[in-house]
Amino acid sequence: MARERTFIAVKPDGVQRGLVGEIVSRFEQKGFKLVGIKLMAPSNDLARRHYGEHEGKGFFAGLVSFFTSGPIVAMCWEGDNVIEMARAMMGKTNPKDAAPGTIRGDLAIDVGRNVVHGSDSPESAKRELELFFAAGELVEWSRGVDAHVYEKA
Ligand code: ABT
Ligand code: MG
Repeated sequence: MARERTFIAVKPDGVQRGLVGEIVSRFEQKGFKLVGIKLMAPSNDLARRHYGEHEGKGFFAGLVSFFTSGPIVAMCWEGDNVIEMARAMMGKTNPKDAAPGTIRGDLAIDVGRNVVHGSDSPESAKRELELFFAAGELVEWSRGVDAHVYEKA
């Protein structure tokens, strides 16, 4: 498995509830490497583009209004298989189906307030990272600890 990057965001509910540290900590403790992070207020246009695949669905307007209701923390995490593993760490979209031990299973109740976003495929990750981060905002850096996280660092 090649090293990948994914887009993770703490949604407005997660920021308001003071869950940024908890969510960052889960990805850090797993062993993934943080290569980009910023607090930002998404514009209506950015939210509509981010959730473009859901345009036309009944929950789209509410979703866009929720995503623009306050600051989010936009992040890029790097690691082997990070796209799929981050989705597993987040748990099912609807927190009622998310297993205990996952972020949504532990920290959320309602599908419209599910605290975290993660890219669902390599194509989404590329598209979302380009949408939320300008060239130069992602940082290349090496970690000594990689020798302890990966057999083949
Ligand atoms: P995101 O990480 O927000 O993209 O969620 P995920 O990929 O797990 O799930 P999708 B299907 O992309 O849902 C996007 C947001 O829409 C909300 N939603 C979804 C509803 O409110 N009702 C629904 O019936 C569905 C299918 C949940 C997701 N986020 N929020 N907030
Ligand atoms: Mg999604």
